[in-house]
Amino acid sequence: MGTVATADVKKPSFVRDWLLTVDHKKIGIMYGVVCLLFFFLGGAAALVIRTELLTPGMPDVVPQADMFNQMFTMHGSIMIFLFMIPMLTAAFGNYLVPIMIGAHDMAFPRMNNLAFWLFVLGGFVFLSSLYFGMPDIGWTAYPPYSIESAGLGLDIWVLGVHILGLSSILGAINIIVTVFNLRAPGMTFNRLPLYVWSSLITAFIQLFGTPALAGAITTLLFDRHFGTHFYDASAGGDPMLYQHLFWFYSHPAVYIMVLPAMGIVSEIIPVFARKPIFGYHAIAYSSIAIGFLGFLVWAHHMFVAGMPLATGIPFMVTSMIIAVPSAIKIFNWLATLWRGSNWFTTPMLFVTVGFIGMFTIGGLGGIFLGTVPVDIHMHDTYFVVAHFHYVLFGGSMMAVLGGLFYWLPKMTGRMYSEKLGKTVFWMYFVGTNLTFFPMHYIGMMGMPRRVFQYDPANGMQIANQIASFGSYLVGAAAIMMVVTIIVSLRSGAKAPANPWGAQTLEWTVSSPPPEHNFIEMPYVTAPPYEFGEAEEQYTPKKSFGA
Ligand code: HEM
Ligand SMILES: [Cu+2]
Repeated sequence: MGTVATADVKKPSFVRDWLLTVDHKKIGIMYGVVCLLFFFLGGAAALVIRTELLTPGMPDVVPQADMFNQMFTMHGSIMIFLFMIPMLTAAFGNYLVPIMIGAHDMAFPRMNNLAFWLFVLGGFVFLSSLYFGMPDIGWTAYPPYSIESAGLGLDIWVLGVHILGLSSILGAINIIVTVFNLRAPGMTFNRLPLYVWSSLITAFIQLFGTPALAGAITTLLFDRHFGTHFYDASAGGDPMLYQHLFWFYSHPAVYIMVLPAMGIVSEIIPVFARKPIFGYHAIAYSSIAIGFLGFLVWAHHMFVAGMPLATGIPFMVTSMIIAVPSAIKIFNWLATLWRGSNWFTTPMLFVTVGFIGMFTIGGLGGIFLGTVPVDIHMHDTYFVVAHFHYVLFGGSMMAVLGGLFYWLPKMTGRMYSEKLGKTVFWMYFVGTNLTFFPMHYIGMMGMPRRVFQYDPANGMQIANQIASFGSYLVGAAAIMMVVTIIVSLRSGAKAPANPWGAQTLEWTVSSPPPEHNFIEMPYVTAPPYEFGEAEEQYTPKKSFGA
């Protein structure tokens, strides 16, 4: 890069400046924008599903019954592979990890750009199924049905997942090498911000888990087209093998979607409670425990799949044990909030009332489902749908939104309006609970997941309607969120370098940060959340915002 007198510097073209950029911050923002587009697409499919379920009978909004299967397959696959995983690991990870550890960029900036474009390509392959025929086998693609499913839908799905998996592995390698090699002087592992800790563990999970999924879906493709019989029971194959491989990836994958969210929560709470985080080491090391135990619980998805009952018991035990490190984090966050000068900004509402409140409900549902005798009754009912949406929507999504508002001033250089932000929060919060809480009841009454018909007796229809109306409120909240961001971009007050008085490194540089982040190499001398009494000026008296 040559240096030219400032007057002669031409503004780089959009393509060079953004699409071909190797700046981790710009790549992070591009990931974020694309992920949000997919969130709207996946959300649209969810609203179609919920509208279909307003009435108990035959399909009325989807023209054919099979389209219902395509809708929940696209919804689930998009939300997991094209929204939540890339949003948390690649969008936030890219933007935050280098700058939080005092690095100028990722370890492999060009590979970073490649991973982004592989992600976009994978997304296009997924979307091409709108033209070639959508997959209808659910995001789990269990055989035997997935072997028989007609058309190209599943094949396109497999291709897309492969490309996305490659992108995900490249991103994980980049994060691991960056954290190990590029920390600023003084940034020891015991001073690592907790979001960085959680990203590091998550990257290891991606690295070890994703190949198992790749193996499972590749062999599935072979069974479909090349005459192998890995999963075809009539020819000596074993459909259970697929489930073992699939869940060996996909259970840890739920932690890919939860650990970085917990990292975001751990960043936001001490800043707005104005207290050093309680139990820094317990929070950091419990992520290691989750990363390890996450690989030992997969068969809790298979209690009724034909596994011998005795095989289920050890998995029931590990599933109970893995609740402990999550609970440790929750207790530490509550202890941080206890007698803090809590300042309930929009990000703080999202991570406390939102994440802690709803993730706890989701976690409790998980204890029910992890218990063999209860799961025998609840398996594949709407209780399961309630459980995982409380975790993914009530948990991960709330943290994504909290993080979005918390770092928005840093990323864009503009403050957002607290009034609009809080409106968005309450719409999400009320909508999410209205949508998913009744599903516990719907499930206990025995409505199976993935069906478009149900018995209208026993209040089932009313409960389903409440859920559907709740989902419309969530849809409105999503639109409101975009409005809030646009208003902030157009007329938000200029953001100072450190509007929240936080102590991690990204707040020591201007908003938005300069290229390569740091003009002078930072030198780290203290842990990240040492809020002391001397900081009266930051207690919640000032109101920032447009
Ligand atoms: C307003 C928001 C949402 C609504 C109304 C909604 C609704 C639904 C419904 C009705 C189903 C079908 C359940 C079934 O029949 O098995 C479903 C499935 C699913 N949802 Fe959501 N959802 C929402 C957001 C999300 C988010 C944010 C995620 C994840 C990040 C997610 C992940 C999934 C998954 C993985 C499935 C399973 C799909 C499958 O079995 O193939 N959902 N959702
Ligand atoms: Cu699991």
